[in-house]
Formats: sequence, C-alpha cells, structure tokens
Amino acid sequence: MTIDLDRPDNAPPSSDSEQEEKKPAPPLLEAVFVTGAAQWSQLPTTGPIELAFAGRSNAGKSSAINALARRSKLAFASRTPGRTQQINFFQMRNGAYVVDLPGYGYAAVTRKTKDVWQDFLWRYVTERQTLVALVLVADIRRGLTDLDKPVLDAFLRSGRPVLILATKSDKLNVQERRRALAEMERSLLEYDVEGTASVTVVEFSATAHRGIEAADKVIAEWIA
Ligand SMILES: Nc1nc2c(ncn2[C@@H]2O[C@H](COP(=O)(O)OP(=O)(O)OP(=O)(O)O)[C@@H](O)[C@H]2O)c(=O)[nH]1
Ligand SMILES: [Mg+2]
Repeated sequence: MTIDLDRPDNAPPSSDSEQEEKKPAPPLLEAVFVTGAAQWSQLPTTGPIELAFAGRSNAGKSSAINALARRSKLAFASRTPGRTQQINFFQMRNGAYVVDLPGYGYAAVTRKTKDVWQDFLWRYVTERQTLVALVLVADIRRGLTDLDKPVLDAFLRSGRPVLILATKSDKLNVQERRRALAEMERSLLEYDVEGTASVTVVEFSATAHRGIEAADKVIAEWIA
C-alpha cells in the first residue's frame, strides 16, 4: 500500500501563467444529477465506473462534491445531519458516476432504520462492481474514527484506491492542521495492506477552497 500526503501548505506557489492555461478542466465540472436510490433495487444498472464519497454524517461529503463541481447546489448540503438520505448519482463529463452517499453514524434514527440503512451502505461499498475508488471525507478535527476505519480497511483490502479529504481545515490553525494530518498519517500506518491499494490524504476545506485542485488531480487519474 502507498500513502501519499498532499499538504497544500507545502506545495510550491504556482504563478506560471502558461502552466495555468494548460490546466485540464476539473473532472466534476458540468457534472449532472442522474438519479437517487434508497434501496438496492433502485441502483442504476451497472455500466459506467463509479467513485463514491463516503464518511460520517455531517462530515462534509455533499459540500466537497459541490466544491469540486464548482457549484453551490449540485449535491444537497445542510446543517441538519442526516440530510443526504439516499444514494445520489451524478454523471461527469466523461460518463463516469460520482456518488454522494448518506453519512454513517447519524444518531437520531431508530436502531432498526439505522441497521437497514447501514447494511445497504456497507453492501454498496463492498459489493458494487463498478465502484472503482472511494473518497473518504473526514472532519480534520475528528480524524479517522472507529466508523471510518472498517470502510477504509475493507476498501483498501480489495485493492482499490482511496482519497481521504481531511475537511473543514478552515476550522483549525496551521499548527493544529499539521498535528491533525500527522495523526491521520500515523493511523494509516496501522493498515498492513499489501498490494496495489493506495491512499492519498488531502487537507481540504469546501468553504476556504482548500485542497480542491489536489483532489481534482487524484480523481482525474482514477477516471482517465
Ligand atoms: N467550516 C466548514 N464547514 C463545512 C465544510 N464542509 C461542510 N461544512 C458544513 O458542514 C455541514 C454538513 O455539510 P454536508 O456537506 O451537508 O455534510 P454531509 O457529509 O453531506 O452530511 P450528510 O449528508 O448529512 O451525511 C454543513 O453545515 C456545511 O456547510 C468546510 O470545509 N468548512
Ligand atoms: Mg450529504
């Protein structure tokens, strides 16, 4: 397994205007909503490859999708946790799907609803054949939690790549961000996964527009 930490703070400033002109368009630019699924039978038939945004409830998945699409309301983001209540499919320019998953760990639903729902999510993440890569959105202040770890573990063991967006980094100062990223890196080293799986960590903020181009680059490579 390879671990790649991309810290925007350490990146050299890009001021070369010629380089700016050659930048490819962001992969999620012009993405459009296709359909939503609340149960397995409603999932679109497998065809195009998919990449999914997973993470705890309220972590910032829908906001990250909006930021990467350079749109304010493509995916529905909200202050109310548990807002995304179905698996939403968007289609990128090149035909691949971006999938906005409901968060896990949302406390205010009954145990039974939670179990049924978590089973659906788990099945989607582990069994969906066209799912080629995962974006794991984690609040940088909480790091990788016990709810994220099984998803990350299952995914990496299957040999598929993961991009971790350490989001809401606007809530921390530089020093706190460094500490949080170092801690995240330490917990990633616990994964003793052999083979080709790779995990990239990007310090991210949807509100402060941080880490967006670094995330674009990883996603563009996945769908190339
Ligand atoms: N400060 C800050 N707030 C953010 C950021 N990203 C998301 N938020 C806020 O966090 C809350 C949840 O954002 P969502 O994008 O709806 O989170 P989600 O993971 O899609 O939530 P569920 O669909 O309910 O699981 C909203 O109030 C957002 O405005 C960020 O980078 N910085
Ligand atoms: Mg959401």
